[in-house]
Amino acid sequence: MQRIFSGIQPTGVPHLGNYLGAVRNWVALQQNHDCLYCVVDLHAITADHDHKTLAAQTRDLAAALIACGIDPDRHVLFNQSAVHAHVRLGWIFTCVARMGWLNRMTQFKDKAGKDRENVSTGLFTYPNLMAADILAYHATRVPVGDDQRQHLELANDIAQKFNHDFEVEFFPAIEALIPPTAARVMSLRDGSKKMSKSDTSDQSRINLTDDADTISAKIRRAKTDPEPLPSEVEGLEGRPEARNLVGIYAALDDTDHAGVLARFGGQGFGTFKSALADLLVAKLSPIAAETTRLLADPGHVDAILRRGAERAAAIANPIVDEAERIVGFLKP
Ligand code: AQP
Repeated sequence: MQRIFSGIQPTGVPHLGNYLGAVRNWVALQQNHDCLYCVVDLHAITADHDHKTLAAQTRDLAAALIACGIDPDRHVLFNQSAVHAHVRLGWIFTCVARMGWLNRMTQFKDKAGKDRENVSTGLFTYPNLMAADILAYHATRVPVGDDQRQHLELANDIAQKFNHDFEVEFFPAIEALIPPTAARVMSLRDGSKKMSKSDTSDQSRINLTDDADTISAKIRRAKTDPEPLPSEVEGLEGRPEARNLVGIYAALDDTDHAGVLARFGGQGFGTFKSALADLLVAKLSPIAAETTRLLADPGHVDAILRRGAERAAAIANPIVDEAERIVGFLKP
């Protein structure tokens, strides 16, 4: 069976974008892959973070993933800082990757914005650690949202350069698995920005912990335009907010944009938004309820993560030991 690796940052409450872009796919892939899913707390400290809440956010996110359907018995769920192989390989990759490659990363440019001189160096080298996260397990398939496509291309470049420089065929090629609909869920307030945990406006996103009333209110207030929905997909051109809501409906209803427009085309946003809110509540409420149930026993969630980290380390340590030998380290 092919090995899957993917991660999510404990930088806040997971949202609909994380779910439709990544986590829902993670759940489905458990059927026929060996999966490792990681709460990437090392990545979370590349931006300003609250050291008083990071541990709790890591646990909360793990509970939300289990509530979404991640099975920590059949697969491996753990937090990144508990497995040191990530940092060991991350350093090697930081020495393999080239400045020019990292300079091209659009996510760094977006996140650093105008404050480039003041962001942490960790934010700049983040994609090296992400490559290590995956390749420490020799994982070959990585389910992510569309925003991570460029980072995975970089991971392949790093793996190839490592193999070439040290004359080995050690690291495999990685394939990105990006969902066909809702690969990039956009903010409910601005159709040109991706939905994000760190957006200062809570109205911009649907959190997986939002209750039914909150979800309905956020969808009712979601930005749209005055025109009715088009009947054809081409009619969504230049209407990013309409496209986003139609994409969300399509992903939740397992159809495509055309399927949604066949049903709602020609109608105003009132009817469509109300149907979308109902669909969201039906899909997300059980996740919120299960997350709350799991978090009533935090020790149980911590034990799941501890066991996951032991199993992850057992896979990664021999691979990273070998990578260190290939690089030339003395391993007495
Ligand atoms: N808006 C999105 N649409 C589709 N997929 C998304 N993902 C994130 N946002 C969207 C996917 O979710 C997975 C986990 O992402 P992450 O938490 O590790 O980091 P991120 O991409 O930086 O997500 P956020 O919410 O924007 O977090 P912050 O605000 O902390 O930076 C990834 O597979 C990602 O593609």
